[in-house]
Amino acid sequence: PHIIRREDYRPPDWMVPEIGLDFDLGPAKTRVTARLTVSRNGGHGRPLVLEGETLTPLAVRVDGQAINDWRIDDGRLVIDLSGDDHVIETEVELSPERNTQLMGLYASGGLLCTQCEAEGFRRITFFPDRPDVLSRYSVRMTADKSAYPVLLANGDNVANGDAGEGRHWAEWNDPFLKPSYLFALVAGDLKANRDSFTTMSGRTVELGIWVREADVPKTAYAMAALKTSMKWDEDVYGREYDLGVFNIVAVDDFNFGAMENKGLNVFNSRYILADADTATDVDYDNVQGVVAHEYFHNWSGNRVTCRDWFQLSLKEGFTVFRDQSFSADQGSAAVQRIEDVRALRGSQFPEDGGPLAHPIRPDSYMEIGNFYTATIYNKGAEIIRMIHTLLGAEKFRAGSDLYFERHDGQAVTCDDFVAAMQDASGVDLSVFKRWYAQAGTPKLMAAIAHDADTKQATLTLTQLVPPTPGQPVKQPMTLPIRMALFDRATGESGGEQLVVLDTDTTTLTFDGFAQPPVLSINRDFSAPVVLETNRTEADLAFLAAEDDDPFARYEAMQQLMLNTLVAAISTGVADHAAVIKGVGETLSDGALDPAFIGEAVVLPSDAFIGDQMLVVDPDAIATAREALRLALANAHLAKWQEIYAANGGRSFEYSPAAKGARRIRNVALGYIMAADADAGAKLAFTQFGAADNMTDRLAALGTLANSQAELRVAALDIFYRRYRDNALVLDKWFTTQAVSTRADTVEAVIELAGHPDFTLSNPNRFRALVGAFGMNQRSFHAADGRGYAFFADQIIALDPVNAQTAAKMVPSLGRWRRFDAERQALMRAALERILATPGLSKDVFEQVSKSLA
Ligand code: B3K
Ligand code: ZN
Repeated sequence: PHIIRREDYRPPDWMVPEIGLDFDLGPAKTRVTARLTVSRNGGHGRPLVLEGETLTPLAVRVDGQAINDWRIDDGRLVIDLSGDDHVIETEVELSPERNTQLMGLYASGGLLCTQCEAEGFRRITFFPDRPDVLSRYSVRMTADKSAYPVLLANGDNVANGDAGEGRHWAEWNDPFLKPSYLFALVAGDLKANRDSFTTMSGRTVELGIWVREADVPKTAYAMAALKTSMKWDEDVYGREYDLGVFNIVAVDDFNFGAMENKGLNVFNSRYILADADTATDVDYDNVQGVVAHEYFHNWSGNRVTCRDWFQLSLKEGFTVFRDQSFSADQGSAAVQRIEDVRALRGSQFPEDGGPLAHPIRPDSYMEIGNFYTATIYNKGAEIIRMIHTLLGAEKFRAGSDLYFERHDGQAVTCDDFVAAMQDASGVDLSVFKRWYAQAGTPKLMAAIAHDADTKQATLTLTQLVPPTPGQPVKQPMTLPIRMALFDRATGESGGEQLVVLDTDTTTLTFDGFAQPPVLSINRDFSAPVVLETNRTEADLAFLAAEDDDPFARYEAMQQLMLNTLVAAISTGVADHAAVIKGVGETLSDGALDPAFIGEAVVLPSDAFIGDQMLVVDPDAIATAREALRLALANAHLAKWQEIYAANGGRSFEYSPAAKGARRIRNVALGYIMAADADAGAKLAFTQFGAADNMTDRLAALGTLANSQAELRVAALDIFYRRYRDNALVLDKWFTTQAVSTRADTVEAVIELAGHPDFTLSNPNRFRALVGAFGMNQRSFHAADGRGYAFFADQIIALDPVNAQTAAKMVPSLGRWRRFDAERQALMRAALERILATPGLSKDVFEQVSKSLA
């Protein structure tokens, strides 16, 4: 397949200032007539080339005249034009119900809807489908009135009418220039939760969240989140919404989370629908975060968009940073930061250290769909966060104001963003920009030394940016490091300071320390690095109990746990004492937020422990982790029981405090189960039956699903029967079994893939079973390779149906270099089998071939 390179960027040959689209909608057959006003861009003689994928032109007209001298070249429609300004009309026919790729116009649960980012618009009509072609859209839709009573598109609804024969039509105009990837329409039998928002300048915006009638009550939380987001963007970024209408539609079949189409966001229903009986606290948080994310795109993405897809992090990194900041403001900022870093370490660090590593602004791709990655999104957000840290909140705001003002209505680059930040702040970001170009997670070594005579502490910071595919040698990065030194006698620090390291190494001295101070470093995870220090176990224990930065405190405990686990794995001898003591102190610290305690006493995941090892040994990791869990469970059993009792018995409420109580109680349940399987199982089963909310019910089910308890089968069965008609909850049933720690999980998952409720046609369901299994280190990496073989079978089966979703699975196998020789061979064999499949999509081809390289 063809490789697209960033350095080959050329401005468009033709612009399309206006487009009119006419849809004659039907699930089996939809006719699309497009009318493009095109104008030559610059003094060239090149033909008009309109991208097309799976399209056949039924008619082509230039300035009103049917022509025949067009040609199709690799799907594109090529037309030679003599003048500089023309009107081009094309007609095509689509079959939405046969579109299983879920890109372009497709059918989902009785709806017709679109997904265009990144390159789906070319599956709807012939068009220069690239983000730097900005057009004014007017859309007309005609459809059957009873099957599709609601007709939505971008912008404002300007006219409606009856089309006769049981059909009706609607016209929508979007006054804002937009790239084709932001186009959307939806037709269906939908009902709205309607509300309104008054903007800071006093304009009224009509809000609608459109779902199936029965689901309307589940949209209240999303609506509240939308209004809070709109206000927050005004308060924190000075950004006001610009249209009179903002609509959101929930669809069941969706390739990812949601889509920020102008004025008409389309969401995966799992990020809209929430009520106590069906959504966990994590689901509620995700609804809030994704609603905010898509709304924030209205400025960071839509009003100012990307020049080309290499600039994707321009909108995604910035918008993730914005949604993370928003979520931090809605609840516990400390817990939010812990979760964001956990997500970064869980998916981005492995990507950055593997065969698919790429900078946040990549240099080339085969299929852009493969670049909606944790690197572009989550590492991209960390890069924006570092700019925020380097500039400070006020100058950062001046920078974002300048960026929006300078580039409103434009398609721009990451350079333009950094230039605005630099110009507004006067801070030189030229070295910092290496973050956009260099892949790989920097390693930061921090060594603290002390001289009793001079009472000086010396801190030596050294960075190392590892080689990544295509980038053998790296330059040092700019690392903003928040740090503090604690006096171990008084527990006081002289306050936090920001050290900016932008060379390979530096040494800093600090006066006035009679005793060796305790180093607290990379506080709040100020730089996205892997940290290595010479801190002792006593230092870490001190910080785990005393650090005034909650993130650093959490980190110290995690590091203690990791040290203990890694030592146990490598020496075979486990010394759990320090962790037992640290966890005990955390549990008894009355000043701490229960939500924070809930995070701090959870052991690092199997995968994260594996990341600390030269060769990942899934079995040894699982054994060591279970042993430490058991030790913590036994040592603090009375405390776990006390916590369990103290945090129960209240009826459901969605508030930070109630969420924190549920979290700590369910963590306690897990430990009680570890200490006393019988009593734990009874407790879990009782909780499972009595719960008035999904968080508690699912936590109990998960605890049972991991166990050998007899009640396990009963619980899974009850859950299935209760929720079999709710697809989103049934997904949880699949996932709970796919992530189980039990030894028979591979067989269970293989069997579940044959369950009548498993399907390749719904991405949520596929991810719930197969995707989740790919993250289960213990079972996916079962030594006999059955997990790999099953996984490869599933990718091969899904690829022709939904290439984008299939390609997303590949990284689980792509990490083969991290494992022992036997597993490496089995994983490679699975990848090679995928690669040898005839007719493989370029999506999967790119991921697999790069993984084997
Ligand atoms: N911009 C979309 C993602 C589109 C993914 C295309 N493969 C959602 C988001 O990031 O907000
Ligand atoms: Zn986004």
